[in-house]
Amino acid sequence: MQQHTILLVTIIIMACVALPFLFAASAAKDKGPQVGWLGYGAQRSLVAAMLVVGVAVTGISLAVWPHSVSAGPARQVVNVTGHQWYWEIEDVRLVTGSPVVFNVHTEDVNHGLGVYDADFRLIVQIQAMPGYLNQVQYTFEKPGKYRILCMEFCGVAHHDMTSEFTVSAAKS
Ligand SMILES: [Cu+2]
Repeated sequence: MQQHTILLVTIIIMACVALPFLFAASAAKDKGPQVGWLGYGAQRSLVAAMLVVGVAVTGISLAVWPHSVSAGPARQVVNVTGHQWYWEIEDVRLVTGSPVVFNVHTEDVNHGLGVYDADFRLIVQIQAMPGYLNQVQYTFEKPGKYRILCMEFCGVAHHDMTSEFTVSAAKS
């Protein structure tokens, strides 16, 4: 019922947005090609410049991904499996200061592993996919409780797919 209401509201809003465009398009139909003060040459240069900037920004900002998983002896490994609708987290004592590798897997459909800190800030996330073992690495700096939420809609009880684990302070 709620989904139908949302769909109806969406269609009405889309129609409201589309109407001015349709009006403008029909009003401009009889006037032939309009060249703005920039002219076609300048427009082409502008589009080319935007393309170059867009590709550069995308390339530079994505270059750091994917983060590789380190192979040092100091790392901690925890296996996490997603199920409809709960997380199965291997009972491992995790400590601060050395990398934790999450081996993430699912027994049924796609899930999204999202790890949140005490302030409910998302600090690490990765997809759980059938037939794949996905890895993500994170070094916890603060001891305490961390929460796990599912970040991929996976069915009626998706919102119940929460869990938590504790990270202890490393002995120095
Ligand atoms: Cu889910």
